[in-house]
Amino acid sequence: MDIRILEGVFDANERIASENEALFRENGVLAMNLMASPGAGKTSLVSRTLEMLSGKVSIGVIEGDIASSVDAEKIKSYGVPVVQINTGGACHLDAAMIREALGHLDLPSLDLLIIENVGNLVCPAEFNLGEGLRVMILSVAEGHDKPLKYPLMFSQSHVLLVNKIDLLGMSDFDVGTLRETVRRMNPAMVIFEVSCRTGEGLPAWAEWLERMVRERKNQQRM
Ligand SMILES: Nc1nc2c(ncn2[C@@H]2O[C@H](COP(=O)(O)OP(=O)(O)OP(=O)(O)O)[C@@H](O)[C@H]2O)c(=O)[nH]1
Ligand SMILES: [Mg+2]
Ligand SMILES: [Zn+2]
Repeated sequence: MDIRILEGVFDANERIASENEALFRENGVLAMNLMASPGAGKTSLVSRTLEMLSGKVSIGVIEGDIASSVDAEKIKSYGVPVVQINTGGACHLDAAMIREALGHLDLPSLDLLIIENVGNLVCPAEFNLGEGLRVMILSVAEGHDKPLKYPLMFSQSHVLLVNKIDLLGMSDFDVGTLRETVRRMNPAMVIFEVSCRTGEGLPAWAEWLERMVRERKNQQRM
């Protein structure tokens, strides 16, 4: 197979991602690409974040899944605008899918757009969606060696949420080792230790995110 075909896919994605990015900027929307393995707690984090920022930040959600609208149904119950993307087999979202979903959202009315990517620790990191913020989750049950095995995701994300810390005592997961490995790969990574079950650590995350949203709004005004 000709390798140029592959380059073509990524070039086209970058072009559409820049268009998405411009749209987010013009509308003062912080777009957050949320990535993690299946079951790490993406939808749980979206739900918790909606609860904590309700009344303070206007939030829209795009739910990316290979199939079903299970997650979108959960998010809809919070009364926020939700668009479901079914990738029809693809294991990641791409910029064109986001562009299409944006047609179903009223961007000027939003401050924050949360995009839950398909559960996958590999290729979502390869496809720029035009987001301003890349957030990843690693849950305690997955093990602290994952940065070494999935380096792209860990080196490209701005924020790492270590989720399910309520399970720390039931596993050999070592937060210190994880932090050390991540620091070496991505010194700028902002790390929060949280539990979407107990709520521990989540207020710090919500405050930080709200600050990022305000900064984006201020940039738009300048
Ligand atoms: N113990 C514990 N369980 C959690 C926590 N966060 C999420 N869970 C559970 O983990 C399971 C998966 O959570 P989801 O939020 O659906 O994970 P997801 O990443 O959205 O999964 P996919 O969309 O399928 O990739 C659910 O049963 C949650 O209740 C946590 O902090 N602690
Ligand atoms: Mg989910
Ligand atoms: Zn993929």
